[in-house]
Amino acid sequence: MKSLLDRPVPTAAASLTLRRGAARVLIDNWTGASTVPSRTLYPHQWSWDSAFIAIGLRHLSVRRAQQELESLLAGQWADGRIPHILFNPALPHGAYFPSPDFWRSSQAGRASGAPAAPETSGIVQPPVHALAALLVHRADAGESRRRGFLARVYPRLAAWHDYLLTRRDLGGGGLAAVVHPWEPGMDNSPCWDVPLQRVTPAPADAFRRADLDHGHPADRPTDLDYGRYVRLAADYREAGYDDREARHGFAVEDPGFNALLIVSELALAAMAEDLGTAGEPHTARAAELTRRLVGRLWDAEAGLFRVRDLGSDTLIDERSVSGLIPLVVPHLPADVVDRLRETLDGPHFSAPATRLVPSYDLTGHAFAGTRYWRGPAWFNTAWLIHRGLRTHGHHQEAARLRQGFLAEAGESEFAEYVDPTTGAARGARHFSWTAALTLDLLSADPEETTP
Ligand code: 9WN
Repeated sequence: MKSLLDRPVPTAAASLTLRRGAARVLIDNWTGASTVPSRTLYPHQWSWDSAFIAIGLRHLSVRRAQQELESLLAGQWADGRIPHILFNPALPHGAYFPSPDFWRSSQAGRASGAPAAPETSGIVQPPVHALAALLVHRADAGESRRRGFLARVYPRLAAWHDYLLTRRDLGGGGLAAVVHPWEPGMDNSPCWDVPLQRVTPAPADAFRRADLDHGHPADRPTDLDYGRYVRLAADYREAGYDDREARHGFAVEDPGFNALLIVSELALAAMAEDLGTAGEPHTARAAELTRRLVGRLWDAEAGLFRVRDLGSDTLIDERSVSGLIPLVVPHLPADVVDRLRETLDGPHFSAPATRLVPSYDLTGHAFAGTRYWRGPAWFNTAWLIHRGLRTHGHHQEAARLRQGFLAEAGESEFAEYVDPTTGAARGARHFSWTAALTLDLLSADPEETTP
């Protein structure tokens, strides 16, 4: 096991090596118009990956970062949704499952406004995009204005948020709901176990997983999980991906997802002002969403936000890193911020072998150090929590997390995630958002704590 004391602050030479390594990953994973998360495991364009990637790419090429986001927006549906995958038509269907012939977006999603091309999935991922677009804009505002970047992306991002806040307010409480475990980006978090029990799995012989061609079965979700993912996605497809028609077998309000929506609403406010229009409607919406988030999902006793299961209208009794991500919301009540910091440093999330934050409660009944979102520490969630700590003025803690992030990223060859009990790298290597967010933390700009 690695000792934390063995981790010095990176020297200038080590930082340069890290920067070069991270840039190399992004160059290698660039396909010509966007970046794949991993050449092996995830060979298409993913939604929230591209947002994190653009945040890092802006330090290499602002034009490329803009292209990353605009390429994603080319797959936006007329109802406003940004699909979680845009498929590369040049790849065979077997490269990833579920493939385009499973989702059949251009046919099955036509009435919901799916584009004729590219083929996409029909579900979504967390709305980090407006935050990413604002950060990309600010990296070179002059160039961005000359190219009309904000003018093009702002209306599309506003439509995306409108989709989430109208079609996806399934609980009627003013928060966006997610309808598939892939939507909050944390596929097999133990938070989904109870709501997923209501879902009848598709039979194992009805599909063939491609992830096990590249990923280790001990790291990935189980076949039973996959059966349920397939059932939910197929049911949504059969309803034309229409949220007014679909009887969602799974619907939850996720704190991380909604926190990112709030931060992105604030980013839309800043964009609107830059474009000479009123940002106030977005600011007001962010304030209202913050009240709803605290009102519906905050658990003061546990000291973190919980997931609300809309099937039973109860809070799910699990502690996930998603419940800490709201730290990134600027206008949280001070007592909530204090409790979140305590929880971060307490026994549930203070990992012995890494300075990243585990995805799930270290003391929880379902904790598994290597299995995907059931324990491993991920770099994007650490980046968000780092941002949150800085937003609330906790610069020392933020600096510690940044240092841990950079050490882990370098030692793990930009791994997808890390086992929090041993510090061992797991999942894909040369993973794009790990590299991109490394570049971002190496260039951290104190001006950028809030939108
Ligand atoms: C399903 C691409 C994506 C990430 C998700 C992560 C994983 C896909 C999968 O990979 O999900 O979307 O096949 O497991 O959970 O957060 O966006 O990197």
